[in-house]
Amino acid sequence: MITIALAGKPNSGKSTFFKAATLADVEIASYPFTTISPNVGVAYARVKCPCKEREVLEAVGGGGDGSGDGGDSGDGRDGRDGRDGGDGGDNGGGGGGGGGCGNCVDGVRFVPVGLLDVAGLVRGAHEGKGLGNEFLDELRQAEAIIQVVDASGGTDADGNVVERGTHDPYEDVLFFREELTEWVKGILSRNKRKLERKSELETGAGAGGGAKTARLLAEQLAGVGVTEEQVKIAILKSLVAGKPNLKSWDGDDLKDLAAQLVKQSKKMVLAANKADAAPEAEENIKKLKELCEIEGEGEVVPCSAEAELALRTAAKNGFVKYLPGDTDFEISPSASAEITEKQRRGLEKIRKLIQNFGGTDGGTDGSGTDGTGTGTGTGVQAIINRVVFDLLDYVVAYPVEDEHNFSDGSGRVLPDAFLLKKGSTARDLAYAIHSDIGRGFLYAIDARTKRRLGEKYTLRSGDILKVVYAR
Ligand SMILES: Nc1nc2c(ncn2[C@@H]2O[C@H](COP(=O)(O)OP(=O)(O)OP(=O)(O)O)[C@@H](O)[C@H]2O)c(=O)[nH]1
Ligand SMILES: [Mg+2]
Repeated sequence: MITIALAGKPNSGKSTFFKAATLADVEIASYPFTTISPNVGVAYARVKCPCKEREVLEAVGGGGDGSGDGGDSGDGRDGRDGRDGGDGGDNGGGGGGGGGCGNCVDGVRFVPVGLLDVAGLVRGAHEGKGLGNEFLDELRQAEAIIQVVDASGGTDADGNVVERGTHDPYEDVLFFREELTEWVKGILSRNKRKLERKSELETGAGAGGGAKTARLLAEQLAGVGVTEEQVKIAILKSLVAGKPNLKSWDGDDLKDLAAQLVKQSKKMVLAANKADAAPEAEENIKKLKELCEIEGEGEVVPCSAEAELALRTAAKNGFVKYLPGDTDFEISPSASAEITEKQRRGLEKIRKLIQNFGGTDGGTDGSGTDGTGTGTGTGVQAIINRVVFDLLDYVVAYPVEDEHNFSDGSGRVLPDAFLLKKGSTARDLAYAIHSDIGRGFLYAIDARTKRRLGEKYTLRSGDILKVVYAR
């Protein structure tokens, strides 16, 4: 499964975001370092389920009992090279009536992705401040980072509560990058002698050799999630370009290389959190957008983790009709009498907020629409979608065994949704289902058109394919 990490300064709202996205029970508090050991959970990317399309409805009869089965948690089938091409599990639930597949809610489908919430990182962490920076090793498994920033300016550099608007969140963005750089530099420095020796053994004393250096560094940094290709690009863009002999690299060289390595390997979106804290947040978000875009820090998406948590909790308790990513919600008629005036006012405030966050889309899966409408809602779902579909470039594909009924062998319609990297082929999908199916791949059938597709066919998001393979 893809893993995305939440990181940033203490008290910025990482655990609140995590809880809102996963509904896992984690500790949230208004003081720094509430989270010490990482929280690991399952969040979901939101896509438009193909089960409401005409072809599918016609094939499956359109009747549907709408009962849903509550979804399954996936079966953990492995993919090629140990890559988990999506575990096929989705949270399903609901059904939604009117011919739903049982794995979506009213045509909105949620595909699982891993989410990680780590301790807060403070300025000077590489010198041992706060909890230090060793815990960043937890980020190695993450393909992308959601940097959670307190856009209200209500927490200082160390995460202590201060008056709103008195701290500049852009400083936090700069220091976060600085600490990530120091973390990678630390790994390089600690291992420099070992790398030099290895390099000498392989190439003869002093001879160096760019390609080998890149390979040695990539081996050393595999634990940080850096690939050889990324190391090559980082070397070319840094001060060590043209200096193949590792021995000649000084502290500045290492730091510059580390900065480039972070840039190449850690893709980032900025969650401008506590956006509900107007007007301070509004001002800061404007500034963050301008500065981060110029400096290439990553896209800034306004977000209120607290509003999302409130809505999801209310939805879970049956008070409102709301799906993550929606830009509005309905108060359930049955709950209307139970809600206090204070709760109603709170909900109306949230409604205003999420309607105001319009303007940009919520990150689409490339299949035309992901059903998130045109606004970013509370920002939480929009950010996850951005990361999965825009930053990491995944597409979603639906494997079926029966292309006429769009189902698996036991008649479950569109049972699985797999996330695969853009550019993946029909054969890659086969491997993601099961390595035996990948190895035995003969051809695929597009369930919509019934056309045969070869192994090199490039997947398009939303594809429904049957894989035919030799057993
Ligand atoms: N107004 C507002 N407050 C928020 C929001 N998200 C989180 N908070 C508050 O910010 C404080 C810190 O939240 P946490 O989620 O514990 O922050 P954290 O980043 O996990 O903190 P550490 O684990 O200490 O690093 C809590 O008091 C939250 O209620 C938000 O969207 N809006
Ligand atoms: Mg926390």
